[in-house]
Amino acid sequence: MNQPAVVEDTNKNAVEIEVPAYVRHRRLIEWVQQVAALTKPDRIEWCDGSQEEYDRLCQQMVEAGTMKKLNSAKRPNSFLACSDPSDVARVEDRTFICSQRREDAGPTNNWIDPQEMRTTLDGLFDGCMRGRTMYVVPFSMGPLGSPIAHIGVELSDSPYVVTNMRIMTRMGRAVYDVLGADGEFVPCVHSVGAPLADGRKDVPWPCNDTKYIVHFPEKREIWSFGSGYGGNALLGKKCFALRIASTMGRDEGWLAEHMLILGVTSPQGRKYHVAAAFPSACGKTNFAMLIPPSDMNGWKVTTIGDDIAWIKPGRDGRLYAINPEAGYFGVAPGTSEKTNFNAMATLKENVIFTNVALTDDGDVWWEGMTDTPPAHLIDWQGRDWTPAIAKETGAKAAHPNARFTAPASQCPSIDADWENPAGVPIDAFIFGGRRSNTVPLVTEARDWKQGVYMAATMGSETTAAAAGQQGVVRRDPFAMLPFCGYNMADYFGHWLKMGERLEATNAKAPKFFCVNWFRKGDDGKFVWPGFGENMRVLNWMIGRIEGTAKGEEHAFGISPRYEDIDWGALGFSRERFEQVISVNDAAWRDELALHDELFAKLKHGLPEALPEAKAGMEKRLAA
Ligand code: SAT
Ligand code: MN
Repeated sequence: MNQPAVVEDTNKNAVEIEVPAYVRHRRLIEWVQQVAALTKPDRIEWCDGSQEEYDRLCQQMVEAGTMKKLNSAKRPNSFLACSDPSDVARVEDRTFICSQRREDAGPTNNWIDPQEMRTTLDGLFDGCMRGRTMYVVPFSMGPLGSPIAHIGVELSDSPYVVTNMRIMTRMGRAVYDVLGADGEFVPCVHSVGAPLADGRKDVPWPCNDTKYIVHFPEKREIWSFGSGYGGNALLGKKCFALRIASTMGRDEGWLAEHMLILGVTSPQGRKYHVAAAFPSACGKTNFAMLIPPSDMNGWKVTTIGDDIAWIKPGRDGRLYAINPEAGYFGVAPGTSEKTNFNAMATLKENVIFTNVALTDDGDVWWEGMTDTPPAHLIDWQGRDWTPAIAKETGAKAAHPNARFTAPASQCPSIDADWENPAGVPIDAFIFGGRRSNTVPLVTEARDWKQGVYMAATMGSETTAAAAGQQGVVRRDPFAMLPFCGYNMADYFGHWLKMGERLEATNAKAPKFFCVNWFRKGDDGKFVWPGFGENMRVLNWMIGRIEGTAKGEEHAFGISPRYEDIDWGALGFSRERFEQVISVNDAAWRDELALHDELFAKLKHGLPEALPEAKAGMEKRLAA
């Protein structure tokens, strides 16, 4: 450490900080000084991303009671962190887009005047890191130095954030080499909001009941206060890679989307790439790591990303996607060798688990991991748990939004091109929600505009990934409702413009499909088996792309008939297929009325093309 630098803090006290010689970026150093002067940490630590640093921070968290080290024989180099029960999911009602003009945030985002928000944040952050260390965490979203990648620096008082960011992003010293003396970076400030004044003792999971997740889109700046969990705190993920990046994409002509990216190779060796948008906790990770059923083992699915896609036009005009992340922050409950073999293999070592249960032999367990639960566990809140207790009280061993943080490189199905800086060419977009009724298993849109309509009007039953009521249908356009950093109506317009641009350059445009794996029968059970069997739907889509598969036109697009799907060994009856593919006219009239509600909400700036597409559907429905 050398290069001492001095800055005046807001109270005119000089703050001197030590800066490593390899950090040569004046503006970055000044910003760190300013934030330190405001938040008043006891120490500043410049993270280099090394294994030594990671191990040391984990050890420190074990000593603080934040984490437990798991049995190394069973789960090498892995840890379990359990959060405060009040801090378990993203807080959408505390998430703000503070653009200069309210209209730019739009009616689906919480907006507060940026000046007013700055005043609030100045108050909240004043002294909020007292007694703690402020970590300086440099990270790249996307392969280091890739022309599609962007850099961020997160200042955080949470070692849990540092270690998770090391798995989820390319984090560490090499980022400074790319940044140089004056490179662009997105400043991200995070505090758990729990200062330790006058030697006050720490708690295992510090956080604050007051939470603010704040974005300044014009300044490309993020401030997060009060939470240590997931998307609230790992600011490279939803805050940067979606909310800020979607704004950058609008301004620069590209797309930042809540999409997995997968490669699918046919038995003939032809490879396609698909990007698919599903809301949080609707199976993106499972779909990205799909293993085809045994009768389709000539097919191969490879994983590029499981949550976020940055999509830019390439030189040939086609759309190319990269995964800006380097790890998976996936939902643990429901993940098993049967539902997602590849995820389970990814989780063998070097994993941080959050809010799952601890077994008596020092390993982890969650609902759905095995058919028979262990006889005894310590649940995510540190209480004794047995199957009998669960039966009596309904207590869950793992929180429904419990997560694993695991390096993408450990995934057996990882695609050879997952770090290709040029990205992979996209052949299809898939949009899907969690709908127990109404929406068919799969529908192809007739063209780009109808595809945008389908994606824009997507609905989904809410899950535990966000705080609030669960299981209610809400419109979740493009699965971006909580993640679009600007006006949703303008976002639709941006998508339409991207389509026009493809058309103008005569570039091969991706097809649009809408899927629903979640239709339920009268018995309340899922009719479609899902998981690996989704390969049959993917097969039909590839057939549509190649021009070989047939389908049937209906009011909303084109869906397969029973005979258009390769059923192989599944033995799925025509009758059950009817249950998942049928379009009920009455249900669809109600559904279209809900689309009206969305359009009414977004009426300012709503592109004409969308009500036009709707009118076309209504006409077909009436015919
Ligand atoms: O907590 S996260 O926002 O990272 C997970 C999710 O909601 O998809
Ligand atoms: Mn997500």
